[in-house]
Amino acid sequence: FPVKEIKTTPYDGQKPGTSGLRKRVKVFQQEHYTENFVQAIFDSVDAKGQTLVIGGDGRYFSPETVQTILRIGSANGVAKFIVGHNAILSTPAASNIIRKYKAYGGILLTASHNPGGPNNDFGIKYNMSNGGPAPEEVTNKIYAKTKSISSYKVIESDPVDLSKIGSFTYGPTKVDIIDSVKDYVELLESIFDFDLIQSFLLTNSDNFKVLFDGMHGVTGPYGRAIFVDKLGLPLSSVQNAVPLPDFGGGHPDPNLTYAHELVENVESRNIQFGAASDGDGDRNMIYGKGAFVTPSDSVAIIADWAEEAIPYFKSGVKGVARSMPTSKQIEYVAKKKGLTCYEVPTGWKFFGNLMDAGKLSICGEESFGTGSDHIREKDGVWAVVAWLNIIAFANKKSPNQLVGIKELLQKHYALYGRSFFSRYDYEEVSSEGAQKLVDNINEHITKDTLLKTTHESKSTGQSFTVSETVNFDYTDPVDGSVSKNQGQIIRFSDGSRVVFRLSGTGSQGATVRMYVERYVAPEKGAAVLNGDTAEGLKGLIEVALEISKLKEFLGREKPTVIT
Ligand code: VG1
Ligand code: CO
Repeated sequence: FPVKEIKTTPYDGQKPGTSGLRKRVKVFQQEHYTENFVQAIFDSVDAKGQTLVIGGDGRYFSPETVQTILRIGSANGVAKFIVGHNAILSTPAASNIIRKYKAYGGILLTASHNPGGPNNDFGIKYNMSNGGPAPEEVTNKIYAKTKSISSYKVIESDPVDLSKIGSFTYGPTKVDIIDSVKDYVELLESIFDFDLIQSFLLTNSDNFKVLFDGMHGVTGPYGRAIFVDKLGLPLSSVQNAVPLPDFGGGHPDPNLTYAHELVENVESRNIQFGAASDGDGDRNMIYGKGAFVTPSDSVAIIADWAEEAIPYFKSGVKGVARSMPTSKQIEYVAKKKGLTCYEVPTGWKFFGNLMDAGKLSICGEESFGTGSDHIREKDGVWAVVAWLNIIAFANKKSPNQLVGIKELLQKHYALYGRSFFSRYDYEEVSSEGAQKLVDNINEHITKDTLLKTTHESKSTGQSFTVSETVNFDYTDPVDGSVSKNQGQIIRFSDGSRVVFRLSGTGSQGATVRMYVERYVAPEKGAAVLNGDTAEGLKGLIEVALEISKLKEFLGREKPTVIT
């Protein structure tokens, strides 16, 4: 099979962000653009003679890119590709396939929760043999290669038909097209108590209804296989379950803004348990009638119940973790249980090292990401089934009163207190404005000019005194690698804090995230603990906006999204 060498020149800006390279489809469609990046991957990892997995969320431009990877990968000596049926493998399913079949790594075609279609986003992400996203050391190498690339290699063979499951060849390379769902369903069956969940759902089919929203992303078929085929729920318990290349024109991000269809149906159809997942299936939102679970609370509650309720954790939880901007709720649980709680930078890659070292079982991010060491990615459907497992177990323990999402939350707050948490996103602002905002806070940090200053909220009368300002740097406890400037933290003497961070997943302009958190102790009583988040945080948000001069620097009166 003759290998052709094709001349090319470098493109600017092929630097992978928080989770791979994400750009507009039109950018990827430029001549040699995708080829350059794919060749840069093969120049950075030695995949000769190895097996690689290809998956993704099925978004627009995925099938073409699979063929590009086959062409270039084959020419670079890859022995075998395992490819999801129709180019589809959710991010967690791909992580599982890499681990289960001991592949050398994987290439995931996804821009996660970003909209898809010819005028929206595409993405390419490389994962390692542990099933997790490539660490910065590797992504930096890929980026460096993209800057000096002068040619890429291809083998020209007939394209592989991605719609046929089975074993094929591409030039000298074996290609296995596999069922996208089967291995993943087996994985979840080995983790959770499906019998318990099923019998709970069956006995309560009238007063505990379930609705899962695939948002036309990748999780529809996974959701149907689990909720309908395995757990016996009616077909009406899944919606938007057919993956579409443009996600039906929607924004496949499971939060109160973009998953409004789920929220409306849950409220109007009186559904006790609703859930949604994002484009590539690694995020989740849990929302029952009148009860929204913040992701920070979700991971804390899962950590609290795991050992008792979920078979996978019967032998004990090794440790827990959160990303820095995520609320401290999980720390209160860890403290009570005598577990170590690690704090890592944003992005799932930092959890993997701790898991590989046997230090971490359950972790989460405020950005609707929850997961465990069963794989090395966050896992949306896993989190949904974890909640069902916990609810089924809690109901077995208290057979006389139905325990739903709201009851679990209230019980949790009464025991641990509650960290009120919210995130404000200012999307696609000017890069200069964002930089000025960051520079201004940095100046405060280096000169200590905010320290001990007191700020009063005009609307609530609360006052907040700054106790610390710091830039978050992380040293990996396993390999000692250092990641600097992972977010700016302003702490207050009552334990509240505000964090500012620039997003690393946007495809245009800059996106500023502001995270606010305020702790309320159990002694404050149920009325305060179960109060509204926006109310609980009003004063702190006012102060945060004032201190940072955010509106001035960004020229925006209001955030684009509040979660
Ligand atoms: C965002 C989230 C982060 C998450 C990342 C990937 O990153 O904040 O918590 O890990 O997206 O999620 P950033 O850099 O834009 O803040 V996904 O579902 O896109 O793979
Ligand atoms: Co995602």
